[in-house]
Amino acid sequence: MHLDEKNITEAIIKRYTEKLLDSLRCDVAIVGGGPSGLVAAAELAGAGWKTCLFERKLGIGGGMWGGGMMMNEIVVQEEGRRVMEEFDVTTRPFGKGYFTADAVESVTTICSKAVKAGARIFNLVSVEDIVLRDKEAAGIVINWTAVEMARLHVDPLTIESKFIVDATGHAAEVIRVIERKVDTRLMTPSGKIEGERSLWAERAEQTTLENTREVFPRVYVTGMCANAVFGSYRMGPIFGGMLLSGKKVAELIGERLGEK
Ligand code: 48F
Repeated sequence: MHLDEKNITEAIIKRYTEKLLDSLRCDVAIVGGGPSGLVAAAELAGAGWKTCLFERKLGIGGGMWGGGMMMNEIVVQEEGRRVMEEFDVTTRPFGKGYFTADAVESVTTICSKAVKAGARIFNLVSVEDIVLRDKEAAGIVINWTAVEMARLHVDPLTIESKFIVDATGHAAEVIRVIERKVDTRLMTPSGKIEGERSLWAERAEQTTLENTREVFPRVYVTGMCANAVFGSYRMGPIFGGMLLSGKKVAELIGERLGEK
């Protein structure tokens, strides 16, 4: 077969545009493709909700790739192992109650499940703001990461979404924008971002789940972002809380979407 470069280029532009056009109005927009965002995307898309995920970097996976200190193995506890099993990620016991998993297998397998369930994943796109309607969020504001990095003066585009998930990890970027730009009290004790505390794995893992909830009308937090926003601890390279938090946020939003 004769390969025509024009066809290759046209195929990419058309297919990408189709994917993007079909995502302009979605049920859930997830910001951040770390473990919590990817699990949430897989669960929501699997439940039939139109789900898109936007990741700033070239690669999906957030802090999961690097395991602990670049040693690409992660640890989960029993509850986390069950989620890994649901996602077909191989785990190996390590003493009583601890399991390890290959970080590369974990990221790739969970991501593959999300895409095959129908989630649209857009890497190299940064979320810089929300779309506001009265006192609730109605979507997200996106731009190419390359534009952000080059500090080019280029206006962004928007994605309309019924719900938004801030899965941006330690940075809690979506909630930070809301705190800064919207004249409101967040649904936190002080009405502001409480701020992340130092590392305490056991407490952090429990509170990640408790803190997985709505913080501003139609905006939910998951994963490390949930603890950063609600003033709880970081946990280091144990990932059960991230996986369970992704599942929880999907359940909470699924219930809301199902109400209509
Ligand atoms: O940090 P990250 O992996 O978030 P997570 O799902 O998991 C946290 C753990 O990796 C680890 C931990 C617990 O074990 O403490 O750190 O809570 O992934 C967050 C992703 O969001 C992207 C960022 O590049 C990363 O891949 N991200 C951050 N801000 C934006 C963004 C933004 N404004 N737009 C798009 N993506």
